[in-house]
Amino acid sequence: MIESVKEMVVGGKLKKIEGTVQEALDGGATAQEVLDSMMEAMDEVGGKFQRNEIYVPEMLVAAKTMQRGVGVLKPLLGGGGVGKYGKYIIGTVAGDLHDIGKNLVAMMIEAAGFEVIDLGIDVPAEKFVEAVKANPDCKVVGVSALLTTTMEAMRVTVKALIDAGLKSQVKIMVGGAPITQAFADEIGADAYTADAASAATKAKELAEA
Ligand code: B1M
Repeated sequence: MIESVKEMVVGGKLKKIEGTVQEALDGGATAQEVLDSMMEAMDEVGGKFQRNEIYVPEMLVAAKTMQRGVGVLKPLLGGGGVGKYGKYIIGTVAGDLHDIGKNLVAMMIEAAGFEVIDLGIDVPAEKFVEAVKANPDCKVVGVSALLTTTMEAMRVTVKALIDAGLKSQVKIMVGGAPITQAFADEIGADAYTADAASAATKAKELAEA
């Protein structure tokens, strides 16, 4: 049944995904297993795109399908104390429209006990700065980038936060497929995590530090 979840995402079966996810859960799969199979599906979709077997519209439908499937899992993955760790501002950098990973991070962070302020996609550096200034009680900010070409926008964003003197208020976390610990160190971020679950653990550590 979990294989069907993957097939539905790869094939962009928008109308069937919710039912298939529910059937997988009813069949005994855990929410995490279902999520993992959807992430595998997106890797497969990325591979097909790279090999020119599919194009942007198919990639977009697959993304929408995954988002709809994640909607079914959300109540199962949640459960933290509401706002216990304060606010967490998150966004995808300027020029970058990818938001599935960012949304998963936001979901896990919320479940871990933060009040999440999601700035969305294609977020200019100044908007991150304004949001942090407008929320002086926010202790952690998360910056996501999925394209090698938008890694520079991540550098600009981190620099803008530092230049605005906000490093004493917030810790800056970065992540996304092309990001590495070395890049995070190079641009002056406080933390890098490879996935949504470790992002939530790290955010708690940073908020408590
Ligand atoms: Co795009 N895309 N895409 N795409 N897309 C990739 C990223 C790509 C690798 C595909 C490929 O060629 N194999 C490639 C990038 C190559 C590169 O940069 N070297 C690519 C490209 C080229 C493009 C376009 C340029 C295509 C074009 O137009 N010719 C274009 C760019 C648009 C833009 O942003 N300006 C484009 C567009 C799109 C769609 C809009 C169609 C769609 C996105 C829809 C959406 O997000 N709502 C899309 C998709 C779906 C993908 C793939 C297939 C899947 C991405 C995804 O959602 N993965 C992707 C291939 C792939 O990743 N294998 C691809 C699932 C998600 C759960 O994983 O986002 O990695 P991910 O998030 C993970 C971690 O990275 C981490 O945690 C998450 C969960 O564990 N993480 C963080 C993410 N943010 C974090 C922040 C943190 C911590 C961890 O702390 C703050």
